[in-house]
Amino acid sequence: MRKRAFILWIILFVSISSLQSQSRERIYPHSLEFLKEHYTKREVEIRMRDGVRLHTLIYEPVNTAAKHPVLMIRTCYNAGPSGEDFNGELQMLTFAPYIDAEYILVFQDVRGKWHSEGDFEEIRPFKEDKKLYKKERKNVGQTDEASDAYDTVDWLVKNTNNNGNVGVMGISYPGFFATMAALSGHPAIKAVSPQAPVADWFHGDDFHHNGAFMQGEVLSFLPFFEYICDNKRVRSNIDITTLRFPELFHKDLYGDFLDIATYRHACEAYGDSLEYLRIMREHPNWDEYWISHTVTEGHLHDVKPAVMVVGGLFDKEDCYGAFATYKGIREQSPSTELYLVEGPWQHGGWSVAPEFWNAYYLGPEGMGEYYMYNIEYPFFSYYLEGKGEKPIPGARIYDSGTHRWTFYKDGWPDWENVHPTPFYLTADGGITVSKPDVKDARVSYVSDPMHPVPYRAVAESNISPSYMIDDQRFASQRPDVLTFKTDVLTDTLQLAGEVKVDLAVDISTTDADFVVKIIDVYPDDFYYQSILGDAENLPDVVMAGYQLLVRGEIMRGKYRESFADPKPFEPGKVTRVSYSMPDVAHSFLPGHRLMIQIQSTWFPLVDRNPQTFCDIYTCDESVYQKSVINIHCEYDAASFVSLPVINRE
Ligand code: PG9
Repeated sequence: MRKRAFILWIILFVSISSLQSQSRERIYPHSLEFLKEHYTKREVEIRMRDGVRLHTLIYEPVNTAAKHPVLMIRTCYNAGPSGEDFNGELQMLTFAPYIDAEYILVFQDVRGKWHSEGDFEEIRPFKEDKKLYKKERKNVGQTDEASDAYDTVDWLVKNTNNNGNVGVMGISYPGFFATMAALSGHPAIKAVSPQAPVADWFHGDDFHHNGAFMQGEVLSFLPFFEYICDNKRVRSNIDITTLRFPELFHKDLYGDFLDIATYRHACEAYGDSLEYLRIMREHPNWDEYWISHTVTEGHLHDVKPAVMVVGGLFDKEDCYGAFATYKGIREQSPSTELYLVEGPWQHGGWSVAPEFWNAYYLGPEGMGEYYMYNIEYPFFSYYLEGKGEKPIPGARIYDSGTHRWTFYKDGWPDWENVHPTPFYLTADGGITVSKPDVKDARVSYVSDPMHPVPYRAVAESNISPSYMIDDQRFASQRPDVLTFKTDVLTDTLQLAGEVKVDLAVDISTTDADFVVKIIDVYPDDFYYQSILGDAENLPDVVMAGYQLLVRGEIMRGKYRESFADPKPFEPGKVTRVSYSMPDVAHSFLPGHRLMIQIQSTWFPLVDRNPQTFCDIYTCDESVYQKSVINIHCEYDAASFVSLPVINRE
C-alpha cells in the first residue's frame, strides 16, 4: 500500500503538498468547465528529424480570430491525460495568466518517456555538432533534447494558429529540457524560463552534493522515475499503480535506510532493474560520464532567446542548478537577455506559494500570486505578446531574512557590493571576524555511522522539502554536532552571494564527510505578532529561539583536492577541507544570532560515509567505523566560513 501511496504522492505532490491550508479557489482559479468552454485539445505525434515521434498535447483557444503565443513544456513526468480529459494543472494559478491571455499551451512527452517513441537518456548530452540544426540535411548525425525542441517548435509554428512567438518553461527535469530548448537555435523561440533546472548531478543537484550520494531522495524516487515513466512499460499498459517496488521500506526512512545499510545492498535489493544505480556505481567519481551529462560544462553559449532562470532559496533538489545555469549563461553567453529570480520557495513551489510554510513566513511578496503576476507572466507577455514594459535584465532576489525583494541590476552576485568575509570558529563555540590568535585550539566530536545525525527531528516516510527551513535545536543538543554562534547582533548582517567553507581538520580514520549549516537564531522573545500585528492565519508555532536553517551543505572529504581523483586522509594530520555551498540571500536582523553547526552525517538525506577510504558504492557494512573529528580553531590552522557580506554604506 505504501508503494501505491508513494507513487500517487510523487505524481500529485506539488498540488497536494502546496494545497495544505490554502483555499482551493486560490490555487485553482479556473474550473474545468471554463477551460473546456475556451479551449480545444489535440493529441499529435510530432515526427523528429530521425523519424521518432513524440506524443504532444496541444491546448488551443477556441478564439481563432486572433493569432496566439505558444508556451511549451517538455517533460519526462507525463504530458498529461489522453483522450478528452484536460491536464488538471491547467486549472491552477500556475497557468492562470496564460489561460486568460489565450496562449496555446503545449505539453510533450520527451523521447523515450510515457507515450513518446525512442529511447530515453538521463540528462541527454548536448551535441555541439551544428549539422544537427541544418534542416536540409535531414537525419544527419544524432539528436539531442535541443534538436527535439527545434523540430517540435518547427512543427508547432507551421501547424497551430500562433503569432510566431514561442516560449518554453519547465521545473526541475523539465527545467533542463527548457535550458536545452534555449540552445536549440530555433528563431521562433523568443523566451525561455528554466525553473529549478537540473544542471549538475555530481556537484549539487538531486543525486550528489559535492560528491556525496543523496540516497534518501534518489533511492525513493528512482524506481518511480525509471519504472513508471519509461515508455516501454507505459506503452505495454502495465497498471502503474500496482507496480511493486522491492520491499525496502517498512518503517520510517531513518530506520529503513539503516536496514538497507549500503549502496551495494540497495543494488542487490533493486536488482539491475534501475539503470542509474549501475551508472553511479560505475562512475563513483567526477569523470567523462558526468562531464558529458552536465549542462554547465561549456554548452551554454550562443543562447539566443531571453532567459529567466527561477529558483527557490529553500529548494531541496535543484537549488544548485538554478544558480549554476544562470551563472553559466551569464559567463558563456554575455549577450543573452538574462534574468535570475530567487525566492523563498521549496522545489517548484513558487507559482502556488502560501503566506506561511510551516513556521517560515513568506509574506505577500513571497506568495504565488505575487510571483505569477509581477514576475513570470510579465516576462513572457513582453517577449511573446509584445505587452508591457521590457523587464530589466538582472537578478531579482528575495531576502529570506527581511522578506523583501532586492533588484541587482548588474546581475548576481553583485560583486561591487559583496565582500566575502571570513567568519572564524573559536574553540569556545564562538564566531569572530578576526582570526583566533591562539595556538593548539580545537573542538572534537565522534562521528558514528551506526548512529548518524538525523537530517530532521521527525520520523517520516519520504524526504521532506521542509528540512530546508527546519528548526535546528534538535541537532544543537547532540554531542556529535558542533555549534558555534555570534553574540546577539546589534546591526543587520546582510548576506547575498556565494558561501565558501574552509576547515582545518584532523580525523582518526582515512575518510569522513563534513556538513556545515548556516543558521539564523531568532530572539528568545520573538513572536510573529511583534512584526505582523494580529494578522490572520498566523502559524501556531513557537518561533522564540527558533534556529532557522538558512543553508546546509555536505562535502565528501576524499574529494577535497579533486572530485576526479579522491584522496584518503592521513589519520591525525591537520588537513584543509574547502568547499562551496549554494548561494544565500539572507539578512540576520538585530537581536538575532548567526550560528554555524558542523557534523559528519546527515541521515538518511545523505548516505553514510564508512569513514574508511574505499569505494562506497561497492563496500559492505563491515568497513564502517567511528571517527574522531577535530576541528581546529587556532592561528596556524583556522577554520572559517567565508560569507558574502553586503556593505551598503
Ligand atoms: N530534479 C528532480 C529529480 C530528478 C531525478 C531524480 C531525482 C529528482 C525532478 O525532476 O523532480
